[in-house]
Parts: sequence; C-alpha cells; structure tokens
Amino acid sequence: MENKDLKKLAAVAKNYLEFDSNEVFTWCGDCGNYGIQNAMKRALALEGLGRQDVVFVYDVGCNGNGSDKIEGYTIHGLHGRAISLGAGCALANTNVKVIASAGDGATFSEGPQHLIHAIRSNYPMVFIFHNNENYGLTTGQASALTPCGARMNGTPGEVATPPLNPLQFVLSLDPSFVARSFSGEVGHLTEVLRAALNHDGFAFVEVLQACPTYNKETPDEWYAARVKDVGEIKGYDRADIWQARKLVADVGEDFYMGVLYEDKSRVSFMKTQKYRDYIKSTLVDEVKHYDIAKLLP
Ligand SMILES: Cc1ncc(C[n+]2csc(CCOP(=O)(O)OP(=O)(O)O)c2C)c(N)n1
Ligand code: SF4
Ligand SMILES: [Mg+2]
Repeated sequence: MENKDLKKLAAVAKNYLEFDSNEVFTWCGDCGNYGIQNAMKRALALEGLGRQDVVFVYDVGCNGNGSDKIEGYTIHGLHGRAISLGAGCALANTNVKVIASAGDGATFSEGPQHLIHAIRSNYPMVFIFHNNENYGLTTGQASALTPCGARMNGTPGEVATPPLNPLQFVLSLDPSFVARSFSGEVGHLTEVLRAALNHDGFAFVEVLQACPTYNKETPDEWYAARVKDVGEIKGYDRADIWQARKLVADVGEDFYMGVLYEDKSRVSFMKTQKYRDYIKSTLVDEVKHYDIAKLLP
C-alpha cells in the first residue's frame, strides 16, 4: 500500500474511532440497531466526516437509545419528534450534516405530520427509519406497520388492522431521495448512507431492522433470504418515480434495496429561499442579542 493510501486509511479509522463511546450497550443480542449504528459510523468516516461535522438526533425507542452509545453532538428528543428537531438543526446551521433516527412507531404513529412536511420542504438531512415493525422499547406492541395476524403484547389475539406501506406513502409525497437497506448487511447499508449523505435535501432511508426479541417472525435469516439489490433489475432507472412506486407497491417475496429513487434536480430548502440569495452566513451566525428596552413604552 502506498503512503498516501495509508494516510487516507488512518484518517478514516481516526474518524470512525472518534464516534466510539464507552457506554454499555443495552440493546438485546442480535438487535439490528448494532448494524445500523456501525454502518452510520462507517459511512461518516468514509465520507471524511468527523465528530465536529455531524449532529445526531435520536427519537424515543430502542433506536433512540443509540444516542448515548455514540460520541458526538447528540439530541435525544420526544417520541415522534426527531425529524422536527433535526430540521431545526439543519436549517440553523447548513454547514453540519444532520442525521435523524426514528422507529416505525415514531415515524408512522406518533409523528407522520413531521415526515410529510420534511419531505415537502426538502430539508437537508438524512433520516434513518428503523423499521422493526413494532414498538420495541415498550415491549413489543403493534405499530402501524405490524403485519396482520401478528400476535403482539397488547394485541394478544392478533393484529387485524392492515399495516401501512411506508415507502408507498413516502413516494406519494414527491420526495427527492428514497433508499432501503437491511441492518444485517452493514456493507450495503454503509453505501446507501454515503449516497444519502451526499444528497442535497431530505434523504429517506428505510432500514429493515431485525428485532429478535419481539418480532420473532422476521429474524436476520428471514430478511437475508429475501433482500435483493435494485441493481439486479435490468433497466431500473432510479430517476423514474413511477418505477420506484411500482416496485414498492408490489409486496411480494422480495425486498429490493439500494437507492430506489433520486431527483437530482431538486435543491434543499434554504436554497429555495430567494431572500437569502446574497447572504453568506447561516442562521446560527445571525443570532444576536438585541436590547428591546428602548422599544418599550
Ligand atoms: C408521546 C409518547 N407516546 C408514547 C410514548 C411511549 N413510548 C416510548 S417508546 C414507544 C415505542 C417505540 O417504538 P418505535 O418508535 O418503533 O421504536 P423502537 O423501540 O421499536 O426502536 C412508546 C409507545 C412516549 N414516550 N411518548
Ligand atoms: S427489543 Fe428489539 S429493537 Fe429493542 S433492543 Fe431488543 S431486539 Fe433491539
Ligand atoms: Mg419499532
């Protein structure tokens, strides 16, 4: 290996290790959150991003407990509110990358209104959607994504209400970036997250996440036997939203992963604000103390 390659490798390793925390992991063994956290750190390090370049926003849930297992600027908010907190950070300081994480319960039961407007406004952030098809932290209740027939805590008979199709919903909102990956394929997820980090706008990344404790029907092996890369579909054009919509609507045996849709012509929210065309500072630079005393009667 040449000296310059070694230096590059050392820089990637340094960034990766800087994100490591000494906190004890509380996730169950084989939880998909380990793979997601690992892929996120790998993607950031490979993109040359260190602790100072990122804000991590976590929701409430097992996924949210990742917040104290990573060193960096982290916010651990309320259930269903990671997108709104992340959007605030992303708009206030466009020089940092914002990665918000939330579960299926948070995203599609508690906070879908925030998802809708983040997509519509194209806020510049990466959103990692941890889809384990249940409320993991509160011990395995059904979410809006739990399949019919599942027997969950709180629904001991069986779930009778049909689940939402999350990507069908997201693609109906005219998003600018939609991808899918799987927590058990860290290499694949790393590359998907790198693509998301390079997208100028709201990058929605669904991660099919194993929850071996409460979702016994779909362990790692179940997903591993069904996931395929979208690159295997001859002639698939990721710029064609109708191909993506058809792909996610066909809920068959296979789950296609990769970047499913990307509109490179879109720009993120702040760049659409004409009044800021000639302003070089970010909103955080513009925070000032004003003495309002003289304005008072
Ligand atoms: C407004 C509100 N409602 C309910 C709860 C209780 N609660 C905490 S975590 C959780 C479920 C989390 O499920 P999900 O968002 O899918 O995350 P997971 O634990 O599966 O990663 C619930 C219902 C809460 N914290 N706040
Ligand atoms: S309950 Fe499920 S999602 Fe939560 S830590 Fe355990 S395996 Fe992971
Ligand atoms: Mg969940």
